[in-house]
Amino acid sequence: RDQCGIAVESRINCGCDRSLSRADCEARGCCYVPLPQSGLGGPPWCFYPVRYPGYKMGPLLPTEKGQRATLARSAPSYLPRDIPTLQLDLMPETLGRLHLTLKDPASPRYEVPFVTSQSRGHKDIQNPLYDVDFQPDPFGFIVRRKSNGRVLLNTTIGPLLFADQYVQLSTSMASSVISGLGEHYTPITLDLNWTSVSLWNRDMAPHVRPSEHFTFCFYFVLLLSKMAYYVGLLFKTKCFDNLPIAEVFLQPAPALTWVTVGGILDFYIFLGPSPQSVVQQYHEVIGYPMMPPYWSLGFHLCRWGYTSTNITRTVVQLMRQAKIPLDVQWNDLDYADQRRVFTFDLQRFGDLPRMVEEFHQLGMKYVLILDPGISSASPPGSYKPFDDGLKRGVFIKNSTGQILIGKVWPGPTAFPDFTNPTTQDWWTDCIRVFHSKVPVDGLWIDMNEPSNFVQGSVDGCPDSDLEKPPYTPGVIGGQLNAGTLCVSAQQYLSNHYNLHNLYGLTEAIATHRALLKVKSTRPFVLSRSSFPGLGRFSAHWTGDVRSDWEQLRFSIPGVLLFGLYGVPLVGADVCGFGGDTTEELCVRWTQLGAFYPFMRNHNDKPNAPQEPFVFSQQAQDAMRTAITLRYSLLPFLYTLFHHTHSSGSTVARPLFLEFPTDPDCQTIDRQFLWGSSLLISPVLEEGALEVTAYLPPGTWYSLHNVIPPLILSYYSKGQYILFPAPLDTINVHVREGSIIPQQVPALTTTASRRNPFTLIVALSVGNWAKGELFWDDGESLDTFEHGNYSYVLFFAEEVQNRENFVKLNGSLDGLVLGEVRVFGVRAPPTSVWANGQKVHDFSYSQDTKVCNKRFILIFKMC
Ligand code: MIG
Repeated sequence: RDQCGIAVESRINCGCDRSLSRADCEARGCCYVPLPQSGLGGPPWCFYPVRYPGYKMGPLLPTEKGQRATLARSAPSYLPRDIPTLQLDLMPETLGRLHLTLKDPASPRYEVPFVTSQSRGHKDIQNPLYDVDFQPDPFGFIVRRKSNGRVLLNTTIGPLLFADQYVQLSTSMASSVISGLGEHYTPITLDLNWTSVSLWNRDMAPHVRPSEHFTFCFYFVLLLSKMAYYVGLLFKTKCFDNLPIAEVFLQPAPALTWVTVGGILDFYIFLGPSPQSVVQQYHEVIGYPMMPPYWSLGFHLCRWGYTSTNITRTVVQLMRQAKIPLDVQWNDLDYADQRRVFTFDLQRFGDLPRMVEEFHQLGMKYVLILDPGISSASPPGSYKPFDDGLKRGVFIKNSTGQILIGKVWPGPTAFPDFTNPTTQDWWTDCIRVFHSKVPVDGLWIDMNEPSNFVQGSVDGCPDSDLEKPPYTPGVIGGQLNAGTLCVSAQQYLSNHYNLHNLYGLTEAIATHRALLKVKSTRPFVLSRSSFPGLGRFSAHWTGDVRSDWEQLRFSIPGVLLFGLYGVPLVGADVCGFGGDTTEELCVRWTQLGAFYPFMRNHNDKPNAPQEPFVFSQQAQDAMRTAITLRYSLLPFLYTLFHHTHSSGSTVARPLFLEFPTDPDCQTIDRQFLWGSSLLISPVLEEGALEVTAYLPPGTWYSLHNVIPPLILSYYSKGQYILFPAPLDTINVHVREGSIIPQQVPALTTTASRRNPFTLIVALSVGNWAKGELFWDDGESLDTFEHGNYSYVLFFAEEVQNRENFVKLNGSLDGLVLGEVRVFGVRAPPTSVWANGQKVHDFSYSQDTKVCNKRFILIFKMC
């Protein structure tokens, strides 16, 4: 059988849905060629022959948005309830973005309605970056990059299967270096050695595999061609319409097979060509991230187990005594009366409103946790959120129309259906009433996969095709309803089977909108479960990470991936959530955490405390240094968020995004960048006092106040360098040619925002540098959209350093530029000028080639 002569790494598994004996395999018309036993996983023994029958494609006809063809099965597949006829739509949307859908034209299948795609298909896109070729029988398509003919996708390598509860598509990939596919505990590049990932939101600690609090159905392909010329490709199966659940099989060919148990096939291909532009193109479809409130970039402190207002107050006092910046104090479930949300315990938290006011007086903010499960067992008339919700019909119902009751922290609970517009109103009312007593500044939405301590509901789940589909992807617990709701439960938009992965997103949207209504300032929401588009409404943390060195290390790819996914405000629990930390681990984690876009120290109930002030003086000093360094860099960080919000760039950035042609950068995920100009190289190993870090080609300046033996500037040919990293040091390097706006730090951002700015000017070999600052009041809505901001571009050139006021509208009024430090000044300057005045108060350091100019430049309206 020639047709079975397929290279082992290219075999496409004919039994993705179940394992097959030789007889079963041959009954499917597949090839059965056993291999030496390789343990679990490994190449399949049963695989599709070349040109395995599938759909046959009819002629392509022009449509409004592109082209359309009908596909028909010539013979039934081996799956129950085949969809015999499909409609293919090919929609070139922009020069670099191609959109394809495959659906049943006869009866509509589930498609989630909210899509933010900014531009729709155009049939007359001239000269796109792609070419599409079709293989009519069996149907398949090939997408090529026009400029060089490279095949980016080729689905002719396996059949298209499309049945009621099973959809499968395989494609080759342009490279073996791929990244993405949701929240999983992996390095930044995925293992293609016969692995799989499932995309089904579960309440599960990240080190349990497979696990995910969230689903993002897209991947990156990093492709280096012979000339070491990089092209990036992002392929996104548009999860919105491609739910309910997907499992993706990866193999070394390189290829992947996408399996979902319903919905339609709907995907975009983003052709970049640079990886940064691929991310931007993806953001254009899912929506640009929100602009976070300035204070949310400060340091946050939380734990489960601050069991009273007095304990919470003491924590804040001790932080202030230790002179460690703290912007936001949090409470976990402890505050709630019998763990019911929208209440607070009158014994232990009786003066919660006053405590929050006190924090506000200190220039701080306050956030508390809000679980979605609403206690359903309180005596009628005693718990308004439930009584009201019942009246307004906001809860998810079981398949026979009664309210589905599960169990979460307060005991029996009902689950709000956030796809129902009435639920939004009710949720806003709940938040408004609570906020009128406890003026919280933001909300932390946990348990929203949604998590349920009983399987499905307290009454179990019906025996149905939805609960037990013919094929259940690899989910923990073996069933879709494990640890969550019955998937046959009814929501306003569809059943839970279709909507499960959207629960967290829909709750985040509702919470964001409620805060918007109640507070009229920029909402802050932190969500555990996530989905494409989450970043428009919420921040994310990576769940219940353990306090150990491995989790410290894996937090970096976790954070970086979320940046690519459009959720830039992300971090892991600093010092780890599960288990006791050690002092050294907590110091290193605080140093790394100082460079998470979202920085929160959070701890589980039974553990030893891990607030900075519980450690030795030396450890406290190191933590203070790290957090203070972060605070001094907040104007820079905030400016990066502005770019993300306005143009879909990234904040915490993998090196490959910035140095796409440098093969060394492809897989680096122990270091990362802030924007394009700060390189962070943390210590991730116990006992280490040095760190080997890669410096991409060019000159890099250490951001430290230089004490020997640290050397200030490094010229790299693109090489690994060993840096000293004593316990009080995190290595941060500034890239030549950049200007970093800073501000003198303080204990809160409320205070630091009034302090003088400083500039770090890192001159390039050619003696220039540039940078920028976005500045507004830090909390008003849509300042960028309404023009209520200042935007300053900084240029440094050989003989002068001038500030170009690009846009000033008052938000910088009265603020002072206090100091400029110029790195890389080769000879002592003879004079320094600012605002047309000679500056006498400047210093120059020969060995480090740093020129410090201290002068006062007051921002003025021009
Ligand atoms: O089942 O609210 O991930 O951050 O402290 C545990 C208590 C519930 C899980 C969250 C964690 C939080 C904890 N929650």
